[in-house]
Amino acid sequence: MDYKAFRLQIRFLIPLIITLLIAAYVSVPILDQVTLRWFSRDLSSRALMLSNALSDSIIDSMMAGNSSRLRQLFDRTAQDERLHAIGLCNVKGEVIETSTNFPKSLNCADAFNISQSKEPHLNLTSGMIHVSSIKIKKNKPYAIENPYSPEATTNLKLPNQEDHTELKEVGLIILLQDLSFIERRSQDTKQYLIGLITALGLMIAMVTMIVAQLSWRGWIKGVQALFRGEMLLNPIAHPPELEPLAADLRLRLRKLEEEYRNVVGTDSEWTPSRLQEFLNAHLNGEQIIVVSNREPYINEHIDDHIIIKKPASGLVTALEPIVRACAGTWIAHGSGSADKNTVDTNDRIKVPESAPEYCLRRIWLNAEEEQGYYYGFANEGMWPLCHVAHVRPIFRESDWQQYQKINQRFADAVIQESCKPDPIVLVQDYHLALLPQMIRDKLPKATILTFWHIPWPNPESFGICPWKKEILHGLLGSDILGFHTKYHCKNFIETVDRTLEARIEHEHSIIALKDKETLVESYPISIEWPSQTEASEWLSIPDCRKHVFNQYGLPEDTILAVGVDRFDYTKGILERLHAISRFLEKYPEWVGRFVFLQVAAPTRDKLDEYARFQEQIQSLTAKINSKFGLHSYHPIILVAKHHDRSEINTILRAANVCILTSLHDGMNLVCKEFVATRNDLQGVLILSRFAGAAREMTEALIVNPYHVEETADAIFKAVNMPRAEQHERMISLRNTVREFNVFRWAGKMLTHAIRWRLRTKIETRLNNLN
Ligand code: ADQ
Repeated sequence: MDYKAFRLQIRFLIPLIITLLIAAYVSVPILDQVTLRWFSRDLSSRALMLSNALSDSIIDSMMAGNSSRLRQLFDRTAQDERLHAIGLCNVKGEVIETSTNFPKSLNCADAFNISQSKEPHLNLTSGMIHVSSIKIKKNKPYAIENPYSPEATTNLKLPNQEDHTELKEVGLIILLQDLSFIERRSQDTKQYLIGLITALGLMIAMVTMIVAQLSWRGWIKGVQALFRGEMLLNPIAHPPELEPLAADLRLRLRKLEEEYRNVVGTDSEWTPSRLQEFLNAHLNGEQIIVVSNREPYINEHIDDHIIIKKPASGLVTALEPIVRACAGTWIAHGSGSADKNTVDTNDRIKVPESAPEYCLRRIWLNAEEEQGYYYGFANEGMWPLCHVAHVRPIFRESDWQQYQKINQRFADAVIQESCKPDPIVLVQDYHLALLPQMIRDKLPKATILTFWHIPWPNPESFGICPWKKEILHGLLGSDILGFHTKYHCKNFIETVDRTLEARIEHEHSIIALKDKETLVESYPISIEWPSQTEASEWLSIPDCRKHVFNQYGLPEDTILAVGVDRFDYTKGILERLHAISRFLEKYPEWVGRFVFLQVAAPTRDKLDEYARFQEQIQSLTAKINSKFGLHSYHPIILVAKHHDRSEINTILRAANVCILTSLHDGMNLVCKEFVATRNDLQGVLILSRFAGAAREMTEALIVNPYHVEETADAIFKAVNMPRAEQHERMISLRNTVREFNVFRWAGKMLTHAIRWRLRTKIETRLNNLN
């Protein structure tokens, strides 16, 4: 039990117990009096009944002057358990006859007076007695010759009783009834009452303690979560009673952020020029080489001319600004049909072709190599291995052979491209896991930073890879190994711990394998924050809406939700469609008004898994459209094609809601792009909790994509969200993305690389001195 909660409960319980005691103390005497009055009333009516029953016999005995019969009658009647004694007075107020135990000291006038009082009780040594007096009347006058004679009746005058001289009256019966049984009952009642109040008190106390414990824990958790920023930022999970507190905290945080920004000024923001200055200041002309499978520009033959395409890739989106900023070299697979036609004799091309800023070196793969290295090992093996999306990884020996061969080809290209023995090499992603060690073997002085763009699974999941040791050895050729989140770093370190004989310094996140150290760090990737000039060239929001609405024939009042992804099973598109279907089913008022536009760039469609997945999406889309479609209205629009940057931008700006429900995602850049495009401070982001971005984008509506109901409700909340709330959330999201942009990501990694380089140089010199 929580001690603090217990103390609070005690503070509540003590006044409660005192109140109950006072209630008992006050209520028992009141109850006593009330019951006594009730019983008294009962006894009075009982006395009336008794005297009615006796009056004829009494009058007869009086008429006959038979006092012994009267006494016998009284004694017999007084045998009743509750009747203490009985007496008869004449109209003069004199006692005529009594039962044996009638108190000698009690005369007729006193008995009459007591019986007429509010509390007709008399205390005798035997206990309390109830006194009643009932007149006996005759219907017509009698000629009475005995001691009860009628001549006396003219003189009878009982105290306070004007009408006792009437001829009809012949006497007064005094009935004394035992009240001790009332006392006994009253005692019993008191005991019941005290018992009841005690039991009630205990029950209330117990219920209070349980409720207080539970709600205290809930409150404490709630408030702690608020301060950690979780609930503050995920209002779906808010207990409603914490909402005012959350709102206050949000406001306060916003003000603090503003104050912080004012104090630190633009220094805290990383821009291309700041990265450039940083590189100039720290790199002394060191060469930067980026290596990735995906190239940033693809040349394709279309009809009889060549076009340039920018691939739909988060990796490219993130890295391009950096290579531009430091005029480096990018080595990548030349996958376009016209790529070979556009390179020089060294397989190089200056890009972007319109205004060249850096050099792209292309690597060639034949179909068999691409199948084994790219489709086979990387995308049928490593991709499902690292993503928890319930797709079984496939490992083939032949794919592994190709993977090793192509990694070596990339390594050779790095060596060819390096002008110095110690370049800074940025290796990208799961296609090139063996590359770091291959480069290290040839360029031991190189500073190698490897960034893993996808999640790293837990050791058990990774353990199924037949070449797990080789992959880990390959990666540990890096000086710095980066993941999006701390959780992925932790998974990697644990995997090494279980798989290799390596020394691990947990507190510094360093793994040492045969004297070669690797720093494992988290670097959450981001996007380039659009400059004011760039933003000023965008279509206005109404124009974006007009453009998209015209393109898809949507009525003006449509609420538009969008999803933008590569057509990949990890992106949760299927789950998203199920949630939309549920939303329309649960909230039918939105049928006809809500449209979801899914823009999906085809990807890896040579693989069965991807082809199957795309068919599934198409057939589910058709099913939902036929279920909810009306005339020209289709709730889902699926556009399975690659769009250029400005089209994506227009779609994101036209949307009311952006839904991203990845089943597992290293980061997810689309959510950051959505926020960056919304300089109107409107639009709602629904984001999967399994995307790395969910840790930063906490003002989004965070959902579990497997929970259809929750996602459907989040859509409902999004379409109903007031503009002021959208504004508040969007400001916060934009502040996060602007501040933690891709230049900061690169800056942080490169800062670590530069420190690492310095450290290595000093260590080498020290070793040489020894
Ligand atoms: P991806 O899996 O490719 O990236 P993501 O981060 O969402 O995923 O980036 C996709 C990029 O492609 C975005 O820039 C988006 O705008 C673009 N895109 C999507 N659909 C498009 C379309 N139809 N047409 C044109 N462009 C489209 C991997 C990891 C992610 C990680 C990134 C960066 O899987 O988790 O965020 O690398 O590290």
